[in-house]
Amino acid sequence: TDNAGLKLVDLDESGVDRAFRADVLEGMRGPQKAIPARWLYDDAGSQLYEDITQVPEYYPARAETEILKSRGADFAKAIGSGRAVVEFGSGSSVKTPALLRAIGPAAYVPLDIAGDFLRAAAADLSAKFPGLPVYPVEADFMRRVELPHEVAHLAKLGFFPGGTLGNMVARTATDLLRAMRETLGEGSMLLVGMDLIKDQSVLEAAYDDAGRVTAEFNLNLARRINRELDGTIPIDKLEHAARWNDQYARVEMHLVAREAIAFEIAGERFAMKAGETIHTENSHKFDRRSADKQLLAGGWTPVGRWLDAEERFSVVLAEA
Ligand code: AVI
Repeated sequence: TDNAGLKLVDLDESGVDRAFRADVLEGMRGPQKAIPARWLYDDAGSQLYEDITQVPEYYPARAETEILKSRGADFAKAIGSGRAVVEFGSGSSVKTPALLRAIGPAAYVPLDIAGDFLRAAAADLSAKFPGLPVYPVEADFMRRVELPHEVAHLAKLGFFPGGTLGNMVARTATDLLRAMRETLGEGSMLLVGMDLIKDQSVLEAAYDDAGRVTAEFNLNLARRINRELDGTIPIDKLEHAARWNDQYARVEMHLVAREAIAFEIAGERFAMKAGETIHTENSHKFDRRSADKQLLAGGWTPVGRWLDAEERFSVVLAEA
């Protein structure tokens, strides 16, 4: 399953998201039921993800912020000033100020698929950095994006924090990195967050916190299906699971049937045996070699790498 591909939302007359329905029905028909992870992020899911970044077990967000805040001098030296920073999937741009303060860019271009969110975040950032030109672009960055003509003459720094690259299988990550290279052009650089392979118990706890925020995030997908696709999934018969898959070096999220269940989605019948799962997300983890290999496959040469003090997460700088 691959699952972090982003597409523009496509509504039919009844307001039902056709792409959502098609992805869910197709994913539920296979021998391993699977739903692309991008559907985890409706309003409730996006809020739950924000909450996850605050739970004690979920170290990636804190570790990456620590790196961005503490390595400003290194970034300034390696990247230089005067570039246009292009942030992919900028969302609420929470990690951006530390980077902008460090490198003194000539412009900031946040790219996101969610237009309202994007414009609000861009306005916030403009208020924090008066004098920095901000050009928000509403776009699906899985393909080459036309950047505003105002930044055409500037060298670019792509910024892709959060470890979202890890939510894609290698082939999709490679396609995305190549699309980023086309978007950013000759002479560009890329600063990307990549989570590291570590003790299995630490990884699984990060995706199955004791406060059950991640469980709610995962179960919210089943609730969304019931709400938006006339689903009858018995939510209380599903259990959240986070499982380390060593062969693929990734944490997988699954929804596990506690007992045999049958239900409908958009008029189609489905059944799950006890213990059968719906695979809802992959979060790939890297070591130095696998991170370099992934970046090189996408057309980027790694030139710098920074870890947090506990060596849990990496921020990698690469050149086109
Ligand atoms: C967005 N992405 C980097 C998160 C991750 O760690 O893979 C999504 C997430 N899923 C469960 N917890 C966090």
